[in-house]
This record gives sequence, structure tokens and C-alpha cells, in this order.
Amino acid sequence: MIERTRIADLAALPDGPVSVAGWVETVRDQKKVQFVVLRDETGAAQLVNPATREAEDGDDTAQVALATTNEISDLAKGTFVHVQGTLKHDERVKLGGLEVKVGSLTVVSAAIPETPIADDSSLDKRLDWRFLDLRNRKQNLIFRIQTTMEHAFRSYWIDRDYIEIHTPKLMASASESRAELFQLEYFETTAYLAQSPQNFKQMAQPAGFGAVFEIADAFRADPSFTSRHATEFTSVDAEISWVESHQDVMAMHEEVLVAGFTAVKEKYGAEIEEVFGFEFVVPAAPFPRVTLAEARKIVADSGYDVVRADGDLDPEGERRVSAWAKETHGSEFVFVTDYDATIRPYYHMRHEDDPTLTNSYDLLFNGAEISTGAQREHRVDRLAAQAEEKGLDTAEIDWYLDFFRYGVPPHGGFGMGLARVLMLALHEPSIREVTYLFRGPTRLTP
Ligand code: AMO
Repeated sequence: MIERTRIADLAALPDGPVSVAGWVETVRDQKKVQFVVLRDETGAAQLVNPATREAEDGDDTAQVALATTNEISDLAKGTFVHVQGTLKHDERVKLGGLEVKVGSLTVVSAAIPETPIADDSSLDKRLDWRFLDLRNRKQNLIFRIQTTMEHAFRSYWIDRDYIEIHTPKLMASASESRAELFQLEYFETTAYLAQSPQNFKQMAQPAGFGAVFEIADAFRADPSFTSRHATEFTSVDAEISWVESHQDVMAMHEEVLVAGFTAVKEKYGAEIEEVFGFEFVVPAAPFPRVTLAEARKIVADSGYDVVRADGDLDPEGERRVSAWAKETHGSEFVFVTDYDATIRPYYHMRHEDDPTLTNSYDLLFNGAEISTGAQREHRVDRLAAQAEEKGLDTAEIDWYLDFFRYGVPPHGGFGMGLARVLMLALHEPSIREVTYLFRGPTRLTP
């Protein structure tokens, strides 16, 4: 490895010789002194170089110093450099209270001087140049937060003996409805990209795995351009056996989220406050719970003419239920439960005493849906009847119905969009900001 100290680690070093490496953020080229802000993946530090404008004849040291001065004058923003120098702690230096006096500077990879994006570039333009857009503290922090949150979800499940699965993303049939389905040529036949791991995470139940989870890509041919839809997104899924109802899934779900938010708060709470300007709050479980019928009433009582023709909450309805949860329960999260069977997939279990309702829920967070969960119908006759009722061809899903013909425990689970959680947790306006490389109807590159 090339010898270097990561910039965040400089603070702990004593004054003395040091190597640092990274890219040039700014150059301030003054007559007598040059300042360079150097950034790496951990932070930024100031380099300082006393400018040598003219070399004295026969003085080798001066020649070297002049070469360095000229090199710094020519540095384009974004150029990657390796620097050997002398670390000096100095409280007066605004950036981190330290600076590195340049001894030698090597240009490792020069950048073209005209940077294609600026701070005020449109989001679309920034996404065209995503690798440059990501070269800043805020974006870097977003993906560190994502790493910590995902890790905490995984740890929660691994600590409780869940099995991590990797289900195939190439399928012979739809995993959700036939809408929003990507179709592709697959040798002599047609394949579809998985819209969710739904069928295959349920397969772990008759397979005797007990509790499983998966964090992986899901694909939806959704033509919309909203701030919360992508055509490819990371879905966080779990499926557990022996549930008595969706309430058991919800109890696990909120614990997973509390674990994720706690880990982020511990590691990045202070930095989030500094960079994003708000206090990152760890939610308290249990989250408030309302049935969809109650949620409709809350929305109506708030003076908004409810919802869509099918009885589901529309985005404004979701915002109002969220606002209600915040006002009455001080919670940014709220479970909306017991959805009408007409607006739920065939595999959701229905109430024993009222088959118009399902053992299902959506989880709303800061005004929008982040997750759907349910107890599944595991009795194959009912499952097939519900599929038929929804107009599905049961022959096409016979392989899935087989899962329920050879013994299966009652089970349930949820799917949650990772980018939605991040977007709403960090109060970002679009999932494009919190997705490494966004995919939408008109974006396939970079
Ligand atoms: P659902 O279709 O509600 O349920 O999806 C679950 C969660 O996935 C996220 N999501 C999306 N995120 C970004 N872009 C999209 N186009 C997109 N579509 C969905 C949302 C959503 O809440 N199989 C069920 C889950 C289950 O019952 O286990 C399912 O896929 O955050």
C-alpha cells in the first residue's frame, strides 16, 4: 500500500513528518504562501506551502521548492496527489486545527481543470457526473450512514439466528402483480426481473429455515418520476415462521429499525447535526398503530378529502396520518394496519371473521410509506382461491403453490425500501440523493 495517514487520523498524531493522499478541493495561491485543501474519504485538511517564486542560481533546495510552488499553482480541482510533509497542530487553523507543511508533492492523477458540475448544478446534471457529485462530505456521510444502518439490521437478525438468503433476481413469472414487470429474453424463453424476493423468501418456510432475511436489489418497471420511486432499489426483507398475526411481524420490524437508528445515532449523531443541521432521533418502540379505517377517518377529520377511489391512502393522506402520529404520539413512525383485501396482494392472509380485511400493514415514516408487511396465507386452497379472485393464472404460479402442499408453518414478513428509509431519516428531497446510482425511466447511465 502507498504510505499515508488518513486525514481523520491526523488529529491523533504528534507534530512531525507525515504522508497524506487525496484529491485537491481548493487552491489558494497567494504571493507568499499557498494553501491547498486536500480531501480524502475521511475528511479534509489544509496543506500549506511557503511560495518560492524565483530560484537562486545554484541553490538546489530553492529549485525543488520552486518546482513545488509551480506544481501547486497548476493544480486543478479534483487532482489526486500524494504529499509528504510536516504535520503541525495549530488551533488557529479553522479546518481541523492542524495543517501539513508540504515537503514534496506528487501529482498521481491530474484532473481536467474545467469541472463539469458546480454546487448549484441541477440534480440531473449532478447525477450525470455522480462520481464527482459524491466527492463531498455530505454524500460521503450518507453512504457511511447507509453502511451502518444496514450493518445494524444484519446484526439484529444474525444475533437472533436468522439465516441470510440470496434469492434469484431472474424469474419465470411475476413476484408481485404483473404491472411494473421488466421482461427480458432468456435463451429460448422469457424471464422477468424480480420485483421483490416475496416468493422465494416464503419458500424458506417450508424449507424449514425458520427466520430469514435478505438485503438485495428489486426491480420495478414503474414509469413514474416521483421523488420516491426507482426502477431498481435495495429491498430489505425478512420472513419469520410461527407468527400468530401481522402484529408479530410488526413487533420484530420496529425492533430492527430501532437497532438501525440507534447504531447510526451512536456513530454519526453529532456529524449529522453538523452536516444536515438537525438532531437525528432514535424512534421509541412500540410505534403507534392505527387501522386503515381509522387512518381514513384521521385524514378526513384533518379536512382532506380522502384518498383514492380504491380506499388506499394517497401521498397527501400518508402525510396527514404521519402528522397525526407526530402530534398525538410524538412518533415519526406509524403502522397502518388491516388493509382492505381489494388493495392487497393475493398472498396476504385475510381476517378469519371478516375476509374483506387482511392481516397486513404499511409502515409510514416522516410522511411516506417505507414498508409493507403481512401474515401470509399458508393454506393452499385459500391461497389459490385468492389468487384466482385477483385474476391470476394459478397454473403459472403452481410452482409457488407447491410450497404450501407439503407442510408449512404459519408465517409473515415485510419488505422495506432502504433508500426510502434513508431519504426520510435524513430529510432529503429525493431518493436520487441517497441512492449510489439511481435508476429511473430515463436514467440508465452512469
Ligand atoms: P411493496 O410493493 O409495498 O411490498 O414494496 C415494499 C417496499 O419497497 C419499497 N419500494 C420501492 N422503493 C423505491 N422505488 C420503488 N419503485 C419501490 N417500490 C417499492 C417501498 C415499499 O414500501 N413483497 C412485499 C413486501 C412484503 O410483504 O414482504 C412488497 O414488495 O419502501
